[in-house]
Amino acid sequence: MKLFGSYTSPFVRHCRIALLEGQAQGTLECEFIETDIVSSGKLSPTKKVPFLTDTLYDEKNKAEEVELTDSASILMYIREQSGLTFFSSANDYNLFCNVNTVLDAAVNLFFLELKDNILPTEGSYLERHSERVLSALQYFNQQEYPTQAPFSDGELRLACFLDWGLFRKRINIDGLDNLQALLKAARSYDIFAQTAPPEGA
Ligand SMILES: N[C@@H](CCC(=O)N[C@@H](CS)C(=O)NCC(=O)O)C(=O)O
Repeated sequence: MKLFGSYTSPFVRHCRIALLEGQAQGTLECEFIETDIVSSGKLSPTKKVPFLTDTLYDEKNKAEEVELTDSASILMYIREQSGLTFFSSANDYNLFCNVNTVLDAAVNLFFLELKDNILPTEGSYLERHSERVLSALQYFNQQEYPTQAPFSDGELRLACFLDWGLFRKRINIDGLDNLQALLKAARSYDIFAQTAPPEGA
């Protein structure tokens, strides 16, 4: 199995966490291939990371190539290969989907500013993206989360988003006590800590 991605992407981080959790369960071999925006532009149809390739063999030793180009399908595959459940409730899947929505908005705002110097104040739809991030943070803060591992995939996705948002200075969670508590709990989970974006990246 080969996972292509960056060490800073929150989408890739969640997949790396699932890989480490799978490896803790048994033998799950995977090579991580660091991939920049130029390579993902050539190698993925959506021009994004992560993407994954693998070769599966059936009982007659016939090979089947696996090519996955979204973190959600990659996570499903890694969880299946590890013998673990991907989602066990619609509520947790809803959390995962909602975090994806705001993560997409926040990542878009980040790249627009970084690459084109376009600020959220420069368009009403960009402002809506900013508002979406703010209102979703309030919404995510309405519930309590576990104080230690194991975390569900919805919770891991949220923790990856929060850590990325703080790392890139895209969000502020002062006063959002349930989110602060989740992040504190996730950061004290060794597998989450091992996959943190490198300082200065
Ligand atoms: N829906 C995708 C989103 C992945 C994504 O947005 N990746 C970002 C990095 S955090 C990316 O590769 N962006 C490059 C670009 O937008 O060109 C997934 O879940 O895998």
